[in-house]
Amino acid sequence: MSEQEYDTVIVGAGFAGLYALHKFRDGLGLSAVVIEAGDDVGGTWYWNRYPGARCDIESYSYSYSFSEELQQEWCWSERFAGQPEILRYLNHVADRFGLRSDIRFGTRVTSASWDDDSRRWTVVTDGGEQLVCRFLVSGVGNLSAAKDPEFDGLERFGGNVYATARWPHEGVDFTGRRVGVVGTGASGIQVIPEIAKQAAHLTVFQRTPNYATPIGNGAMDPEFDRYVKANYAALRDRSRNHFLGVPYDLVQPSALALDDTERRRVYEQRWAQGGFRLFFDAFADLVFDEAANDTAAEFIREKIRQRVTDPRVAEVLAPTDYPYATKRPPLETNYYETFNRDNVTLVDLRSTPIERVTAAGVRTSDSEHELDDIVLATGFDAMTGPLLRMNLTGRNGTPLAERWADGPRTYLGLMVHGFPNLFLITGPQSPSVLYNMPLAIEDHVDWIADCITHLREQGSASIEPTPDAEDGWVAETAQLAGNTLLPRTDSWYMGANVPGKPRVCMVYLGGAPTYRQICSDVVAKGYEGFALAPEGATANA
Ligand code: NA7
Repeated sequence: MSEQEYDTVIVGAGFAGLYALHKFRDGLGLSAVVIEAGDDVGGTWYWNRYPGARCDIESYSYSYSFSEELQQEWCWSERFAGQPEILRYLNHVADRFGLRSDIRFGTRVTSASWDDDSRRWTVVTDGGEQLVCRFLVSGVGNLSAAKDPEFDGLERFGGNVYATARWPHEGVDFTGRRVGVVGTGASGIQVIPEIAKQAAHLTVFQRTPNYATPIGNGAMDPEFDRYVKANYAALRDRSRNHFLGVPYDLVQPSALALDDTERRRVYEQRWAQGGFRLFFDAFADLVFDEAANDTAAEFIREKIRQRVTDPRVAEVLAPTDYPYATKRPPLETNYYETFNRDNVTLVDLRSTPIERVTAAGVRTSDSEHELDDIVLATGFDAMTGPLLRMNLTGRNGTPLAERWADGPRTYLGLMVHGFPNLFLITGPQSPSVLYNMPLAIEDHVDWIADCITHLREQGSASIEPTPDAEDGWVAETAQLAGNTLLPRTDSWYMGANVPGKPRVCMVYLGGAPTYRQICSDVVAKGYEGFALAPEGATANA
């Protein structure tokens, strides 16, 4: 087995890994290599190539802020860019900053273990390489480990099976075909209207209806583009001071403080604006107060009933048994109108569950749906899945899977006790998926870079959280979640979409601005809650 030594091994060449490589290699002068399973850069945007895939935060926001030149030179063609354009952007970033030469494509980390004597990580890849490094940085993302299919008989299906999370590069032509889509989360809601336009017949298998609201996409207005470019620094500053990391500023304290007419006016306006305005820029108490939430939920249900012509179909599509935004709210274009088409059928899996997949199609409890193609849009082993699949082993040979048997345990969502010098970019228990990801990533990479600089200045070989600091953070994230309506709903935020996964909220819900303040206070107080070990010594065990 060949062995190579680096200061830093970074896993993943998506938004996180690309910026981490640039920062550590070009900013800190560290030797760094990126290990990437895909054959090219892009991460999420490399794999999720299904028709309709696009970002749900406006592209001028959902992009890097670290380089003013990059911000000024890149032009988005749409308000919410589609997957091909985001992938072109990430390729541009890789080329512009000369990143490709330090990325190992088509290579997967199969294990990594910490050695307390040498104070090094040893990373093993599926290519039989062994990389030894001081710092192991995860840029594997929160939604990159697709859930394993849960349907008996899938291997006997006579047609094609596709997964939105691993879409064929050459695309798929559904013309004249009978297609079934399983799953109506964000991915299903994006892909369903696109497949319906092409297929002879589309059958949508829905288990839980979603509160989807219009994305409001369109061509990027050149005047708005000029405005953004003239004001980028201020917009980024406002974004970093907003819960979701976007420059929204219309939110009002409570949905219950207004009368029906005024409240409806606010909802109608946010509905028309699109994006996450309804979710994050209407009323601040929607995910905290059930009565407030009901007002938004009912507003969306009314919209669904207005848009879907068959009232029985509308009732199946309208969620009634969980609060709005306690599952990640999807954004849509013509999603509900798709169910008015003659070639689309909705199957309610709650009343007629899938029994198995047969050679001819999908067998539910009351009928057999004959299909040529099955599209799985069934989601991810979110947040912890991508980390656990790397088989990380900390001090004394303790597997991360064992440490996290009851759910993730981190300090700041950045580090884990017993796993020194392992940094998690947008790890569980950080704001992560509820903070505009490129900014969340930049904040974390910058924090990690400062931390590594601090270690060098102190002559320290390693850093890890103390058990107390980690316990405190786990308790704080749980308490914050407990103040919201999120824990009552089965969602991937809670790990509830994967059978057998511990049910805990994996997202820090105190908001990105509070979180950023906590992270800088920790640094200002000399890395409070962390134990540093000098060269040659054993860290706090
Ligand atoms: P999601 O949001 O987890 O959606 C997965 C969908 O698949 C959802 O409707 C699930 O129903 C359904 N599902 C999952 N497993 C099954 C089984 N076994 N049977 C029937 N239906 C099933 O994943 P997405 O890829 O859409 O989105 C993930 C995130 O990516 C998204 O939130 C954005 O942040 C980007 P359920 O709700 O579990 O009843």
